Amino acid sequence: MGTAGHGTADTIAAITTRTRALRLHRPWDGGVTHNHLVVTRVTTASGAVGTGFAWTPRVGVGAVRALLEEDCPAALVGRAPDPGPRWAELTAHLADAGAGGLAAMATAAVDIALWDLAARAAGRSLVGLIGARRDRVAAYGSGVNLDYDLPDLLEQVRGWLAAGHRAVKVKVGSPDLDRDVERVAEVRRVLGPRRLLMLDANQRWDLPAAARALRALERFDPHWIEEPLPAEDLAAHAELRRRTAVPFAIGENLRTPRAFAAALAAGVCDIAQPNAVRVGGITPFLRIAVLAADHSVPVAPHLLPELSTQLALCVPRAAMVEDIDRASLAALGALAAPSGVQIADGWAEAETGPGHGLDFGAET
Ligand code: SMN
Ligand code: MG
Repeated sequence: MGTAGHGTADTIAAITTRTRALRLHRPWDGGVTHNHLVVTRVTTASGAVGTGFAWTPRVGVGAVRALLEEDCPAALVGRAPDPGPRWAELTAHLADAGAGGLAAMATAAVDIALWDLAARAAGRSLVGLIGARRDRVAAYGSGVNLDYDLPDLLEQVRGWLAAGHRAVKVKVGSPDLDRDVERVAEVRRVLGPRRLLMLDANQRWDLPAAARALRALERFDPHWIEEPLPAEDLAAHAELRRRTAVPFAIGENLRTPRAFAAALAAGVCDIAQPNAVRVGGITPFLRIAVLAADHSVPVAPHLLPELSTQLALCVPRAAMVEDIDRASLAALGALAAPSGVQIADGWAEAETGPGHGLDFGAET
């Protein structure tokens, strides 16, 4: 795998960070009105520039910015702009702030910038630098819709079908299981028997509730159940595994390669869903993808369709990319130019030009 430098003695000179609040077209879960974006630029002594970002729906944007501005430079300035070693050092440097969480988000902004810089220095796209294993990857329609009433939910699903999706994901975990059953039944009716239907419980169940819900929902042939249980509780996942044949998709709340290794070793991660920002960037994301492939587990990257598509084209085993309803970077108005990532007819593709192709605009 290529890295920057190529024999030159270029070094990191400066890191700058800006933040932006991006208004969602419709609030998530009634209360989340914005996604918060942290854009980081890494500049080298020779004048090369890479752009990275972190993202959070609710809390942490100021804290991530503070880590980037106050704590990251000491581990980076004067060092070679190579993503792998810088990721390891920065992770160690920020260890007092915790493994994962805000520290991983700050590390991700730097790591994504260094990969962008490396690709640009090589005159290649990010996908070209990492190495494409496929030209396109399947995508699925997805939304934060547990609070939608049934007509709104079905309208959203019909919209995804009209856009060409053959797979969709809807939320479950209502206080009343009958509500979930009615909604999933209606969505399955709209989809017909052949399209894929994924369910996402967002950790809302405990073990008895999950077992009961899956008994009631199995008949709708879910392609996966996502986060049926609290993410950390691998023992509960293992017990649930004994009670259902529905595959488990987990990972959006696992924040380190080690956490994925544990879930994979426990046999409770059938589809791995790392979020490139939450796990600390492209370097750990690719490591997680290799761990997953070693367990014959495909990767379905969480959110971030523009970046996730590029990574999914390169991982050893890819499942699907999440086409999150009107909440891609482009749909939120974060990009000054088209990214080169296209999702159409249920397929995601990337033709980005140099780097990752994400242009956040001069003033961001
Ligand atoms: C989700 C998580 C966080 C923000 C938006 C959506 C959801 C998903 O769990 O998997 O799409
Ligand atoms: Mg989810």
